[in-house]
Parts: sequence; C-alpha cells; structure tokens
Amino acid sequence: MSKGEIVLGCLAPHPPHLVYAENPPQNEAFSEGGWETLRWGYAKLARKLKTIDYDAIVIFTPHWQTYIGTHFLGLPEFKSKSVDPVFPNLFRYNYDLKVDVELAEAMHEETAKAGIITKMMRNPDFRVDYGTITSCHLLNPSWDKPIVTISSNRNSHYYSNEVMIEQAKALGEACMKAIEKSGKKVVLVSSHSLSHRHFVTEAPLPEDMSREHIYNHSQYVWDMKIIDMFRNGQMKEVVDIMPEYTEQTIAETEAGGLIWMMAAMGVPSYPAEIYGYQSVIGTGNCIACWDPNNETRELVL
Ligand code: 2X7
Ligand code: FE2
Repeated sequence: MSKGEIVLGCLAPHPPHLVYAENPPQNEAFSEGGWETLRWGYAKLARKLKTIDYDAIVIFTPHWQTYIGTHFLGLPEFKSKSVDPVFPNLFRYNYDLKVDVELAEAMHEETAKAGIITKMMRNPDFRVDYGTITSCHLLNPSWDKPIVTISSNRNSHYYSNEVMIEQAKALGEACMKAIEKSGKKVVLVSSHSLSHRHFVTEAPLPEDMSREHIYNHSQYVWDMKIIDMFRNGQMKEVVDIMPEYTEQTIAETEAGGLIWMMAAMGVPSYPAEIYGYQSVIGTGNCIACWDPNNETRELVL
C-alpha cells in the first residue's frame, strides 16, 4: 500500500447564512440570496475539488465543542435535522452523511498515542453541528465523499491560546501520521471565520446586503494582514502571531482549526490560493486553500 497523503487543505468559513442564501433543497428556510462574494468563491473552490482525486474530507469544527478531549464521529451514517441554535430562522438543514469510520478510528488511535484525551462519538442520535454541514455543503454540494468530523476541545477557554496551539499542533501531527498509514488521499477542512466580532441585532431581512459590513476597521486590518501572509506562504509566521491575532479580533481561530491543519500539512511555505473575503453579520470570512501540488496550484485572486 502506498503512503496516504493530504491533497488539499481548505479554510472554509461556515456562517449558516451562506447555506440559507443558496436555497438548497435540504434547508427549510427561504432567502432572496446574499453574500455572493463568498458563495461564488466557494463555487470556484468546489469546482477545483471536483478535479482532484481523493477518498475523504476531514473537517475540524468549532461548533462541536468538547470539554474533555477531542472527539471523532464514529458511525458510518448520521441522518437528522441540524438547527443553528442562534439562527434557527436561517438554518434547518436535513442531512444524511457518510463517515469514513476506518480513517476516524486511525486518527483517534494516533491521537491517543500522542497523549491527547480522545473519544469516538458512537451515539446514533448525535446531531452534527452546522459548522461541519455548512462547510461540507459548500465545498461538496453533492455529498459524494465520506467525511470525518473532529470536535474542538476548548483549550483556549480552559487554559490559554498558547495551550490551544500546542494541543492543535500535536493533534495535526497525529492526524497526518494516521493519514499516511491509511494509504488514503485526504482533503482537510478547517471550518471557521477569521475576525469574529459580530452584530447582536439582525436586519429585518437577513440577506439585505445594504446592512452588511465588517464590524470594525481594526479587525479588517488584522484580517488583511493574515491573508497577506497566507498569500506569501508565511504560515510559520501566522502560527507565531496566532495568539495575538486571536485575542485582538476575537477570531474563530481560537478553536485551533487553522493550527491543526497547518501542523498536519507540515506548515506550508508556499502561497495559499485565495477565493474570497467578505463579512457576514460583521465577521471576517476568507475562503482559501493550500495546494501542495506545484503543478495545480494557482493564483486565483
Ligand atoms: O458560526 C458563525 C460564524 N462563525 C460567523 C458568522 C455568523 C454566524 O455563525
Ligand atoms: Fe462559527
């Protein structure tokens, strides 16, 4: 068996507004559109994914929060309705998804070997979070690949951003070992926004784009700084400034997803592909990917 590999790493924000704006048949709410810059960027990245040969999507989500250890989905199928607790008016999504349990178990095993507390989620009634569903739907609307979802252990809250970084690095390296041993080709997804201060009142029509803008200028400047570093292949530097960036912009990087993905990918020094940046209820959202293949990596935006 040949060595498994990561064929792509995606930064895939998950405001449920984006699924709402698409009006897929799985979602019960109806919209008149909105947030096109992000949705069109996602559509372009989804087309790239269709050209890549891969076996599974492995996604790290901040909205499955676990306080004791890191958990992995551990049954072959999860089917239910996922309702966003904050935006039930926008997101009531009927899902039926397949899990690569073999890969999830291999990651669980390597994670335990690295000394991290970890558990498989075997409850058939477990409701999959909207972060997983939104990012996976927008990257692969046909849902024709199995997924592995990884929970976010709340290290930043229990300890500090620095502890979160150490744990996320160890988790990323453990997942990489499992992928290599599995012989599979895997797409990694780090599901989150960048800056995360947001409005606390909703416009009468949520998709009214005349009401959408970044929450404040300083978090916009921080986001642009980070995205510039993505473009320039400075991921080591991004990891270094992550505690300060996260604190200054209350970024959703606090859950550890980006560090996990970068550690698994050996902290890339090549440029990221950028597919778009837009605010959703004032938060900063960037769609980006890291393509380890020199021949297919593009300058997108
Ligand atoms: O989970 C989210 C988010 N990260 C950003 C914006 C809006 C809603 O939900
Ligand atoms: Fe979120």
